[in-house]
Amino acid sequence: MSANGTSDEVPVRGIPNNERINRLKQHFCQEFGCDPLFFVRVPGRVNLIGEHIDYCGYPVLPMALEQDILIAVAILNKPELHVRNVNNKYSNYETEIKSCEDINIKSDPNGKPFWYNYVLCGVKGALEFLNGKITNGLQLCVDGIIPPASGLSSSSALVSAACLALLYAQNVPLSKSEIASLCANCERYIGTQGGGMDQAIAFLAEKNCAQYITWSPLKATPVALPENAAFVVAHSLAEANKAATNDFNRRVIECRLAARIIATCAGAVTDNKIITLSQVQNKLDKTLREMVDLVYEYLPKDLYTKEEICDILNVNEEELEQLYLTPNTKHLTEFKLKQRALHVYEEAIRVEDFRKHCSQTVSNGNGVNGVNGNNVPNVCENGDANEIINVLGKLMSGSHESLKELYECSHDNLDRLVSMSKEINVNSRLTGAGWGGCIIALCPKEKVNKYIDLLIENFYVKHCKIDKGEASSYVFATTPNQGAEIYVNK
Ligand code: ADP
Ligand code: NG1
Ligand code: MG
Repeated sequence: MSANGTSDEVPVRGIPNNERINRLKQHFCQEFGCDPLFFVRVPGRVNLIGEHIDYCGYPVLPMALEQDILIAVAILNKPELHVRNVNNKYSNYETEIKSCEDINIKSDPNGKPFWYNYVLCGVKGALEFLNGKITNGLQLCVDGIIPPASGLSSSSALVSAACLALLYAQNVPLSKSEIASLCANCERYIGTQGGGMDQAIAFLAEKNCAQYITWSPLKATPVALPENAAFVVAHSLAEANKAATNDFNRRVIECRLAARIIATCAGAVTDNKIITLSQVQNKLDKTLREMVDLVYEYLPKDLYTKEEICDILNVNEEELEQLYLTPNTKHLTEFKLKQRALHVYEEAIRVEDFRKHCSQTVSNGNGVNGVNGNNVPNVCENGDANEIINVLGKLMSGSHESLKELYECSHDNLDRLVSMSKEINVNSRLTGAGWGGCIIALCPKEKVNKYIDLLIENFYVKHCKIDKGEASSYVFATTPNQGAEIYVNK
């Protein structure tokens, strides 16, 4: 984060003079009786392909949205946190932040996190980074326009914005990748064991290109999207808070157990540490397709009991729980390992294919999707633009099918949106964690308006019985946006 805006640090810009900023400023003033000192803005994201594989160590391909979390911030001269939200359905919250240990992140009696827990995750992460040493605190007022619990990463934008606010207030210089990794770690305080895709794209996104994100070390490589391609996001009208159930963590630990068993059966483990499906692949020095074969060989059953897994791994139940399970998955007794591992390896193949085909986009000599100067690995001659959209679309369709059948994280409304789209030859998939939320569809630019109209009519109006005006707020075309920024009076 530097005022001179080196490309490695979160850019610091002047405060834009627009209606949203002015409204937020006004709200802040009413709440706290003073002006904010600076603003932080962190975007949501849509993942084009590579779902539920970041936490297995595989690359993903998201882009940032225009929709974001914007927070107005002032500094307090005591170590306290005062949090407000422009939306009055989100309650006020105040606490001391003298030390990390003070920050106790507890959910409501039904196990659903309070909204401000996401703010606390970010603040706790920043405090840990600062070794718990601060003498002042923060007043925050949040204005979020990312549809929440919808797979567009509102949670990570909120966590990341809170973390960024505290670090900037404390004058901490951090690179975009450092803060992205910090935020990926601290969002886990909410209870889910996510991979890091959301925080990575939140900070490393660039306008006009998607990013191919790789791990250890974290790196984002810009990917040019076909010039004639449009991406449309459509909400299923079902929300799913990922930290309120154990659906998400169940998938994470099923992948862990699958990885552990493959490694054990192949004679490739020497200790009890958690190993990811990609680490197993590296250890065995196999291709992704060979890993698919190994899944069938070493994980032939549709269902594994806890006892069976203990036998294979030669541990008792207590050790299994302690080594590999999370607090909210300890009580589970049956696990689907073959299906989850197959999804992960095959989805990782689809990501590589998707990226390869993006790099074959037709060049018109002017660059692709306005990415001139963005150092995008380009572009081979004479590709057939619509054919490429077709191939990319098929990969997205394959991803959805796999998420529905093997990963079991779809929802009837998502499946309905995907099949309605297919009826007019538009390929799509659920995006984000699933169990509700949004689809992302790929269609030729000239077809976008017709496609959106069709979804409004057939899905929102006819099937969900909402009126046309409201319906149009649930479906929108989007292009890649930039990552997090700080606004300050210059
Ligand atoms: P997502 O797919 O959007 O990341 P999550 O289940 O991970 O979904 O997180 C959604 C939760 O984040 C919401 O239930 C809410 O607690 C919090 N959240 C998101 N946006 C806002 C906002 N603008 N204001 C307050 N809380 C928000
Ligand atoms: P969403 O749907 O945005 O909460 C989650 C994870 C990602 C990734 C996707 C599935 C977090 C913070 N985010 O995203 O890391 O695993 O699901 O691809 O846990
Ligand atoms: Mg989330």
